[in-house]
Amino acid sequence: MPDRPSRVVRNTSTSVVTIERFIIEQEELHPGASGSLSGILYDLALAAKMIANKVRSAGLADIIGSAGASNIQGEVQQKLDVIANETIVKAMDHGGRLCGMASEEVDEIIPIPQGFKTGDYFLLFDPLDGSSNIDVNVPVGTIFSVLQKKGGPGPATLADALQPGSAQVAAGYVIYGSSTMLVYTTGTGVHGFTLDPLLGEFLLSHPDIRIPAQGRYLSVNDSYAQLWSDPVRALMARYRGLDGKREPMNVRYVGSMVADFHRNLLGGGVFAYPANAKSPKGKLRLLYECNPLAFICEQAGGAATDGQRRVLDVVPTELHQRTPIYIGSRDDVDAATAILAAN
Ligand code: AHM
Ligand code: MG
Repeated sequence: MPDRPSRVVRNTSTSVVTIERFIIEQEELHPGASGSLSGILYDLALAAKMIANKVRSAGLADIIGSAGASNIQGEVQQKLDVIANETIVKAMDHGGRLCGMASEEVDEIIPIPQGFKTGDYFLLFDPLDGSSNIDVNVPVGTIFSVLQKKGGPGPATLADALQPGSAQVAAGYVIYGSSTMLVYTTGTGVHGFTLDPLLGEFLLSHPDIRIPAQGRYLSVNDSYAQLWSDPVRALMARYRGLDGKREPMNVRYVGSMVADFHRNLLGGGVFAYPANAKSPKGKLRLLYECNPLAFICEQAGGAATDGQRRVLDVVPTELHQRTPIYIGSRDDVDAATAILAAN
């Protein structure tokens, strides 16, 4: 993992800090930085604004589609997760900073198109996580992870994608909620920016986010309880205070990982998606869902485990690999490790 300068704590009370200004100031902490990583973060912020626009008018798509000329030939309205995927690919593929990309929406590695320069970084993303929630106006999100290319220059290979999460140089998410927020880390703390819709700018609103050591919230889909192993059931009983060893946590489950994670990051808590008898590897994807959130969580003082190992230590073997995950407040994740790893 590259050397990281110590955490930045800045006095933001007297100034408005745009994400551009913040990224430049962060870059100055890394002497010798080429500016490529900063460029990737700018481009992602732009893609996030474009996706936010689409998400905001999601409920109008049918009305506009049926009234507008664009749909005159009866084209089927594209699904928003496909649109989000294309938006990110188009925003990122010609900047000369990436050697390739991988997305939840695409089976194979996405190459940089012929004729464009390639760079030293590899981007993984989930363009619209929780997209089944779009129809009912529940928050959804984008998750991203940036790795350094392995080996020499040239187009990406699978080896560039299959790196453990501890090798990430940047990771972040965007939550399209009552406001749009972008939260990211480059290994010097976690910083959150809220989109000012009038200015069209992400402004620093949550500098140096820290997750409480013990949390109030438990986010898990209980409908799988019958399919869980006994140790997972024992852990959930612990979180609910049923074994008398802690105060019960409040259960909150949106069903959009970004939204659940974001609430727990700010308020303290744990998000769990355990393995179960029907999904022995869990549901969530290691490389572009779990690793980036694990990097952010650790940078905020929290932790993430698959029940046996630190998520960031898992050496991936497949692009779309799934993993169980327990992520959030350190003490609550330690409880998961103690109960699950012992069994
Ligand atoms: P998706 O990538 O297909 O949207 O699936 C991921 C989502 C997460 O956001 C969420 O935490 C989880 O699936 C919910 O799954 P379930 O309905 O099984 O609880
Ligand atoms: Mg997803």
